[in-house]
Amino acid sequence: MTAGLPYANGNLHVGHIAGAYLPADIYVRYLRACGRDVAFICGSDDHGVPVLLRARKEDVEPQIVVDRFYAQHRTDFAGLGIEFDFYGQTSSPEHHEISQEFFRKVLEAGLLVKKSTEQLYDDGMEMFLPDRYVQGTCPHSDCGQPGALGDQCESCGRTVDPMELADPVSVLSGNRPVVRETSHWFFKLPELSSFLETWLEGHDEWRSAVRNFALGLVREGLVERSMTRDLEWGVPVPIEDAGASGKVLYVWFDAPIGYVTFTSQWCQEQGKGGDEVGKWWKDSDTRIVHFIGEDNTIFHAVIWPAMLKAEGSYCLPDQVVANSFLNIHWPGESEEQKISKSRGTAVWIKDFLSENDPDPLRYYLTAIAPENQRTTYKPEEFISRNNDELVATLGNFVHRTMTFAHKYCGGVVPEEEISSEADLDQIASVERLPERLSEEIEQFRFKSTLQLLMAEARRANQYFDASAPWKTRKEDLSTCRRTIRACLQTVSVLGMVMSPILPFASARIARMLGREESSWGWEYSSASLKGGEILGEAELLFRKIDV
Ligand code: B3M
Ligand code: ZN
Repeated sequence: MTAGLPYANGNLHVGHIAGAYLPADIYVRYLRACGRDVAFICGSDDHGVPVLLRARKEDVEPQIVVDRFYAQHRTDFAGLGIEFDFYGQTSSPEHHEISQEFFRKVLEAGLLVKKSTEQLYDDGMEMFLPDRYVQGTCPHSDCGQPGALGDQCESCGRTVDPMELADPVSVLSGNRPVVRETSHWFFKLPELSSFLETWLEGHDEWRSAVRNFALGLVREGLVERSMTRDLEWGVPVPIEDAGASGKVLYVWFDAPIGYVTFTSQWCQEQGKGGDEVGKWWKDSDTRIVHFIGEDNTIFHAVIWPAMLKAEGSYCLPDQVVANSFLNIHWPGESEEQKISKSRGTAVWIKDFLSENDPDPLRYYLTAIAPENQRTTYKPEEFISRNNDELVATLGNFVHRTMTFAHKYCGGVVPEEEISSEADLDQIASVERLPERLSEEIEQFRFKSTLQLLMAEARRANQYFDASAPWKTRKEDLSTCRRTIRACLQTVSVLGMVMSPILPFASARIARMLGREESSWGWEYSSASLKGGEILGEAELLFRKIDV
């Protein structure tokens, strides 16, 4: 399982988390609960112009920038409970080595060709302007949006050749670039397009937005793409040819190879030797799933699979799960807008965690997940859904159950057999819950997983109210105890199945039930209570957030 490697040039905000990292973490936690053997791999994308622009702005070496954001990203992910098995850096020597070996093999396969080419050049700065060093108007006739970046237009998602940009401007100096001769190694994508078309057609289980976008690009006609750049920062082009000095691999050539590098580093960290990587990347029984934001689809569903096919020794991804973008709508603003660092409209993870618990954000970002279309983060809705749903529904049910269990059942799970129809219905309902949620999670539908979970919590509250234990405890204590036993059983199942999305609350529920959290799996049986279990102290599950 991999999540897109965040550029090490800025902090993480809620859009990043909703796009790739939270969905990936939910899926990995679910697989682990099912006892599956999983490697959750990620790391920082240290190369490319975005990092260079930041280093230039701060007037420091790029390595200073990437090391700082590597550390901050790790802190932010850990704070949100997003737990990778390995989080690497593409600026590491190991990554340079593996990327260069990969490049050599594609070259030997005859699928990289050196061509002289015209490139935009900034006379004043005396440097070439690859990728995001240039901005201009998107050259795709059906788009034509301004602000297209030199390597990709964020409006239409397609890659862009800087030479095709209308009215290009150097991001460094604002000058209009001139054209200079240079040479680069081009990846012969067209030679792989029939393979890609067949391979993509075969993946009819993919989200249609991902598959159709990728198939569209292939059928539109792939072009040879330059995979090297005139830059100093990056993986040096591993060719003795004099023409290669001062050139590095294109960041999107080396970045996805990071998934392999970091898996190998993880294997070595566990003392399993680098060739253990074959268990993960060379064994067709291993499922490789990439979680990304939609703007990375062309690279993960077309270019990276083509690279893997060309290199020949690794398996291709089985799934590419791409979420759309998250917009944001601040109170008082006339309409929603893209989350933008430059316009200061982001909710930064670092800031969020300085005042809030992680589960409420995991909850809200799952509830509004942009799984098939763009959705909008609304700060006041984040608060209301925390207060009205997490606290008032889920938290309230657990609180009422634990209060009755401690006050009227001696803090022990009652042993009276469940017998009434209402009690049996309640048990039957939660008995089916793990399986029902599995069906959604296995299809990467995490929003509907949460909807089913919350519907079950609402049902449990209705059952509590209908059973009225506050009355039966006076009239017939054994009836009250049966109700509380059914409620404790419900709390146990909810605690188990909420763990992929709300891991911190799940751990608290395990403690309240006096059990080891890790003892939960995903089967109902691993959450069932026999009666007589000693309960732990009642704890607050979620805090109300003051507007
Ligand atoms: N660094 C993230 C982005 O495009 C990019 C992902 C690389 S995954 C190999 O924002
Ligand atoms: Zn465009």
